[in-house]
Amino acid sequence: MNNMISFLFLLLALPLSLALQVGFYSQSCPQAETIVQRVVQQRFNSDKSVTAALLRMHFHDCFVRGCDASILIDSTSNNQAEKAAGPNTSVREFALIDQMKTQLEAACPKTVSCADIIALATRDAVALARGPKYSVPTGRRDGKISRASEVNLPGPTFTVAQAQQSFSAQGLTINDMVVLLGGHTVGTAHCSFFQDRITNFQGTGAPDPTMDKALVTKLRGFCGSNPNVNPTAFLDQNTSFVVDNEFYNQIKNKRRGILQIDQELALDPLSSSIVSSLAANNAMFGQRFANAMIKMGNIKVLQGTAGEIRTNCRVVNKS
Ligand code: HEM
Ligand SMILES: *[C@@H]1O[C@H](CO)[C@@H](O)[C@H](O)[C@H]1NC(C)=O
Ligand SMILES: CC(=O)N[C@H]1CO[C@H](CO)[C@@H](O)[C@@H]1O
Repeated sequence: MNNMISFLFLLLALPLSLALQVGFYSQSCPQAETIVQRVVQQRFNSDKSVTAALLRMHFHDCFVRGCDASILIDSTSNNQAEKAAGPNTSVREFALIDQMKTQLEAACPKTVSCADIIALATRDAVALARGPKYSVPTGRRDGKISRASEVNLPGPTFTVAQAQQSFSAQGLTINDMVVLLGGHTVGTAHCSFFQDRITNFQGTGAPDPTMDKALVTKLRGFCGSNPNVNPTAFLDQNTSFVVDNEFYNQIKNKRRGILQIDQELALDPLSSSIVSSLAANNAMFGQRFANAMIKMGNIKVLQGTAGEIRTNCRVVNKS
């Protein structure tokens, strides 16, 4: 009898405890999503690049140890944290997350996780940049571990096949990957990430033949030849602050991909047909981008009693 009861209980409890849910804080902190939205809106009003910053932060958080806000933890004298690793040194807007956390702790102490703040803030910033509006399932908890040595993100010179491996290790398909790289519809890249493409591609002494010639010329002038100066170029050369499908049109029709991987998406048979379908329909891009963001936001999340609710997003709670 007891077994039967536990069995029934498990049946009921499992789906609840294993899935994030939209409105997780509706009882425990009804203002949570409004507080996050307000801070993002304020920041967006003065700096539209906040959308790019948050998208990249969310990606880097989720791909290293899951979406557990490990990207936010500061290094200490005996730990080099994720944010100290190479690819992460240009992740930004940590102070904005602090600002939201401070307001959330004042309204509802020890309730809203830093991992959920990143997911919600990213969603709000995407909507402000005229991207899709979607509901974000919440209920993530914060991790206690953040190690630079674990940062193993795909690089900009990866082939599509290599990048696909890295995404499939996170449970994401090639479709998810191509849609998520649509995140490069906003934001910038430092010249150092694509310098070889405009000067000496793979030791050929010539620029990357897959890059539009006018863009090569423009970027050469823009980036200059002083290695101490490392400017940033827009990843989407047309609608640089709008979350739309224009990124796919730029790489497909104009060969204006900035990063090698971006241009490869349009050329590699593994991904080119996906690029074409996304380039053709902005509404469909929006829908698929929202779904893929939700899927990425589910990677190895901590739930229930796992992890903790950090009170300061930069430091693990004192036990
Ligand atoms: C194969 C996968 C990916 C590679 C190799 C890659 C690589 C890069 C690189 C090298 C930069 C330039 C960083 C800098 O110069 O500061 C960048 C920027 C960016 N990435 Fe990715 N990325 C990938 C996937 C993603 C995904 C999945 C997203 C989000 C959904 C994303 C969002 C962004 C954004 C928004 C920026 C601009 C950041 C800013 O302006 O501050 N990336 N990425
Ligand atoms: C820029 O994007 C707009 C809107 O998507 C499009 O109509 C236009 O053709 C694009 N222009 C260039 C030069 O790519
Ligand atoms: C692209 C890039 O900067 N890669 C670096 C990422 O971080 C690791 C660990 O710090 C470095 O070894 C990579 O070179």
